Amino acid sequence: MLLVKPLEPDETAPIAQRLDAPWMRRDTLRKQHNTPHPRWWRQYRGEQTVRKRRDDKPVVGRRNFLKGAGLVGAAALTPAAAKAQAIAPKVNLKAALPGPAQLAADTLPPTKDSVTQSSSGGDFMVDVFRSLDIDYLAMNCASSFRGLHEAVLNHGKNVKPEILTCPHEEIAVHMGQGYAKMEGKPLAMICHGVVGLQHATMAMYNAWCDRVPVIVFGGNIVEANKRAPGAEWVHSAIDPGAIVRDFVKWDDQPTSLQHFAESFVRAYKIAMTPPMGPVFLSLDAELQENPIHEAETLRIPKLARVVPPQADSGSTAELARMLVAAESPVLLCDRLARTPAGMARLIELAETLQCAVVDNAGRMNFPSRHPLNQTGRRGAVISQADVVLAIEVNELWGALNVFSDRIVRTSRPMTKKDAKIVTLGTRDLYMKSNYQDFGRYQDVDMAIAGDGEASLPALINEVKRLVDAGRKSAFEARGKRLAAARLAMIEQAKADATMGWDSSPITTARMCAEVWAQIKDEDWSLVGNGIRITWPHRLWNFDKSYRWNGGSGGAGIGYTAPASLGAALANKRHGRLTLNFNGDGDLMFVPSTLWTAAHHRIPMLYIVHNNRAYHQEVMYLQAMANRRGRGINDVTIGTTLTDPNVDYATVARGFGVYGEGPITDPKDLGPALKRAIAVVKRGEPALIDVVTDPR
Ligand SMILES: Cc1ncc(C[n+]2csc(CCOP(=O)(O)OP(=O)(O)O)c2C)c(N)n1
Ligand SMILES: [Mg+2]
Repeated sequence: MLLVKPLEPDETAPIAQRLDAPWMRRDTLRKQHNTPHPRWWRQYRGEQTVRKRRDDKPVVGRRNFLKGAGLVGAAALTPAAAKAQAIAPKVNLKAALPGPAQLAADTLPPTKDSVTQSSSGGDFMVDVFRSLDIDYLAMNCASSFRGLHEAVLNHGKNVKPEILTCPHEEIAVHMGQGYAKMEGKPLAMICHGVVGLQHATMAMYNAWCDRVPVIVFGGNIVEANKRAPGAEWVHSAIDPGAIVRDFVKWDDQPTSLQHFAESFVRAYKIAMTPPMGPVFLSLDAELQENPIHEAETLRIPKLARVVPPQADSGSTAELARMLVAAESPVLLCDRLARTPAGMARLIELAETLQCAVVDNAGRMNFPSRHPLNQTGRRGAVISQADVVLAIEVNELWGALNVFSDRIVRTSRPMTKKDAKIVTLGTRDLYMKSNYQDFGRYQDVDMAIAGDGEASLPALINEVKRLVDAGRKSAFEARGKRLAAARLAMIEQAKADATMGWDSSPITTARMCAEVWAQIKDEDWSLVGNGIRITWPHRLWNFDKSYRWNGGSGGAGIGYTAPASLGAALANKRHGRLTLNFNGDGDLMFVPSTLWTAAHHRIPMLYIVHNNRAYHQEVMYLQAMANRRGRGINDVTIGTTLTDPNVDYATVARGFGVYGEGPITDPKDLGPALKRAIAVVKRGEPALIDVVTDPR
């Protein structure tokens, strides 16, 4: 009779390699205590829980295999039979099985495994990460990428990439979004196939709308016959990228290590080519876990230097002529500055023309205190403009029209009928159909395709070439008028800010003024701003490229807390004081971001703008109730965060972050900020909960 034993020694050996030393140690103990291996019990119960590697030939010696088979029966099993046995152990083993003692002695793998896997796909993947100089891998851990995770730790020693532990996938992607905008290069995140990716999606959508590169990986088990019952089935998909394909620039599911290397380098290049955006790669678990076979032929492809597209010379010359001839040109910008050079170039163009700049602040485009910054007078300057040059403006129609939905949805153009409108940017070079982030169609006179920042030097040269003495003096007069109008605007902003100065809850103007008093002599960086807080841009001095990094892109709430942390991570190495104003509603989505801040010791000051509400929605509801004449008494239902009030300082402390508040008296704010800033300067995160007046 052929005795069938649970597993051949050589069948268990590769598994031992996967589980590595801890498994071996447990095994030794088991041997000493004469207890059977858990896998024996699983097989005894007829369960199949182990994926058999498809390509373990290099490490499983036929000699060992035959030796193991010979232990249990007269006829040795053929490899094919052994394979079938391992895959479908449906035999009733009760009668035939040797006792635990015999198993321990005869069938367990040797304590010293002679066939330890000497290479792994995951190691090669880590080498590709290195080649792309990717500093961080943000993740919420999962078995579908255990092969890569282990390789990052043991092959890569957790350096380039270093793992960032995130309690939610949305945190990981948003950290990448904030980081890339500050550092100018992407980090990578990896999530559990299917379910982790489902959590990651909204943040990927924000990154897509914000045109920010984030490299997203998801684990998957491609071959159905390799999946364990249960989680590995419900977490696998034939096309995992389908859920994000409408808002990534590119995605792929490599089927070999060479394919992985080429797709990773390709994904990096695509993500970094303006218009930038997130990319997604599905990683087969087997590819990560199994040994490398094609070692001699594997190669890491070369990453090309990405050169952004520039506007063509003819249209640049035509645009320069229009700008120089115009009486009241306006430079309207949004996501212009990709690098610090962007701001310097816009300043040069604006100063050459002495014209108005309106900054939608999707990036740090233009100094807030520059005399030509007319953002606070956008209505006035756009309505008087004869030429509007919109550079990397995302939603142009929204910027050039007045829209109201307070009674019924109405709109009117801000621009003069005969104003010439020119766009310069990468917006039209790449877009998708389903999600409507492109906004309403705007009539324009010329749409120049080219990266704004890269196209500016040629435009500046053309403009300079055309400016004669007559135009120069006209420009100077214009510049003086604009500077004077701006000064009046500043005085108005200062007067507005004093309204309700001493009131409690604290006004957002007072809060911003108190913060400014504490940070103005530091090397500060504001990396997130609650909805409608315009005070910093009206009153603070944004004068360097890292003072600000734009908004969420997709207006998906839950962005500010983690994206700010990603920016703080980038700022850490530059020693900058990072801070944000974090809406309470935003923080409630992913408060566990604070744990990541504490765990990775990322210095960052969270100032919670705590109006105890989703206040934007309160206002929408008030408008709706007013329109119907039904009173606004109940509009707090479903829109407020009271009963109980959230104590964010305690929440922060629970996550290991320094916390103070709730602060309700404006006089307490300055001293509290001082203490919190001292903590941040020590290299740790801190949070101040400021109870704010919603206005
Ligand atoms: C994921 C998501 N859910 C809901 C909304 C709708 N929404 C827009 S603003 C807002 C309120 C955000 O609250 P908070 O951050 O406290 O800002 P506040 O309006 O109170 O200033 C909500 C819920 C959204 N934009 N995104
Ligand atoms: Mg709020």
